[in-house]
Amino acid sequence: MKEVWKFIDDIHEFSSLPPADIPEIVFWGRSNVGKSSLINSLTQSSIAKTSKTPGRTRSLVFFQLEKKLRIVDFPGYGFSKISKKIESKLDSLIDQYLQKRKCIEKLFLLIDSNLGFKDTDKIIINQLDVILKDKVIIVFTKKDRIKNNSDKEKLKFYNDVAYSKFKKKFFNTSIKDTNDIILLKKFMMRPLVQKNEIIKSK
Ligand SMILES: Nc1nc2c(ncn2[C@@H]2O[C@H](COP(=O)(O)OP(=O)(O)OP(=O)(O)O)[C@@H](O)[C@H]2O)c(=O)[nH]1
Ligand SMILES: [Mg+2]
Repeated sequence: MKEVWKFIDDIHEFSSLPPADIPEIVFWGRSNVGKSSLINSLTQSSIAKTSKTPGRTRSLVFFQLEKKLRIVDFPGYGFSKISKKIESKLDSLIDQYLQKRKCIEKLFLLIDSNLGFKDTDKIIINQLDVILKDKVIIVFTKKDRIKNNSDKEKLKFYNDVAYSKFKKKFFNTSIKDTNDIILLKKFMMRPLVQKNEIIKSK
């Protein structure tokens, strides 16, 4: 049976968050890296709004699969065209969410396969390491744009940085590659499968 993911809420204030009673998978990364597109591929839907221009998502957007799992689409960073006031409000909301939210199951930190790690990415990964530790997974996006050997080598290097320097599990993905999406989806859904197994073995 096809899973039905639904839009739940679009949050601008920490006090308006849905109850922390369901595991949440967070998608974060630079503006335009492909967070909302990847969410649509993983949920086989078009629930998340995507755009060719950076800065599309400007709140914490929650999607839910029954009473089982939530996805949180974060606003991207590194986009300078929003006002300082909105930016600092968003920063504070993100900061509070990451520090206080008890139900974060995983955080997928997206990195463009062609661009690799920028300074902001590195700072954020190091900060996340303190708060979320092994819950942080690096997902390289837009792999289909890699055309030549030099780009392939660069991606290998970025993969090595993810694994050796940041000690993170990583996935190389393109929304155009069904196998990549299936693999990441399996990983994303693992907590639910494990839960069922526990119930079955009782
Ligand atoms: N070729 C290719 N393009 C992609 C892929 N994933 C996303 N894109 C494109 O990248 C652009 C940005 O995608 P979004 O999903 O809106 O990016 P975002 O990270 O949610 O952006 P913000 O909400 O602005 O932070 C869109 O034009 C997408 O079509 C991919 O795997 N391959
Ligand atoms: Mg987005």
